[in-house]
Amino acid sequence: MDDRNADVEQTLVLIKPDGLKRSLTGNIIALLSHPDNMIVAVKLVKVTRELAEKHYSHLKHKPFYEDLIRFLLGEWHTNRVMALVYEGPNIIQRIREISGATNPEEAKPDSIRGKYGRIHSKTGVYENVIHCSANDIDAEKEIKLWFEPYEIVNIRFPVQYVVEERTVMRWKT
Ligand code: DAT
Ligand code: MG
Repeated sequence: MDDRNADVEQTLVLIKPDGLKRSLTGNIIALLSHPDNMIVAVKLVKVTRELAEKHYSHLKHKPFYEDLIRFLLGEWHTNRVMALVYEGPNIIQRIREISGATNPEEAKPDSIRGKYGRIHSKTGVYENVIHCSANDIDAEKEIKLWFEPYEIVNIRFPVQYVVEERTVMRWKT
């Protein structure tokens, strides 16, 4: 990847609880695979309500908000998501296109949501298996919400060094 290219961006991808529960992780990553789409961070996250609410804070006023939070918390599937950061030229828009429209019924049949998404019959929430940042402002905000700088192999946003004393879990010796 040529870092001097001004079009190089990073975007946040989440494989949502329905994607993990239905063993779609490999299929989704395969559809995102391309020499220009580089994974620069990946981890499994047990989602907390605080994290879910921060992630979807812009939808707080929507009637489906509470069900959406419960969905991301894994109420109907599993309480974890796979979080990834992808990097590449114009990657935010390109991954949006590969993912497809928000409503799985409106998503193109060859998109990720068109192939694997469905609508939860009880709540009407879109179980659309993937989240991807919508624009560069959201991408920066979301990457910083889900990842610490040291978890990303290619850091593109400014960092600071902070000395702090805290207890961390280590393997027992
Ligand atoms: P996107 O995920 O395509 O960026 P969004 O940010 O508008 O879409 O909404 C976030 C999620 O909320 C979306 O992936 C699925 C759910 N959602 C959005 N609109 C909905 C609706 N009208 N009914 C049910 N769920 C909806
Ligand atoms: Mg969105």
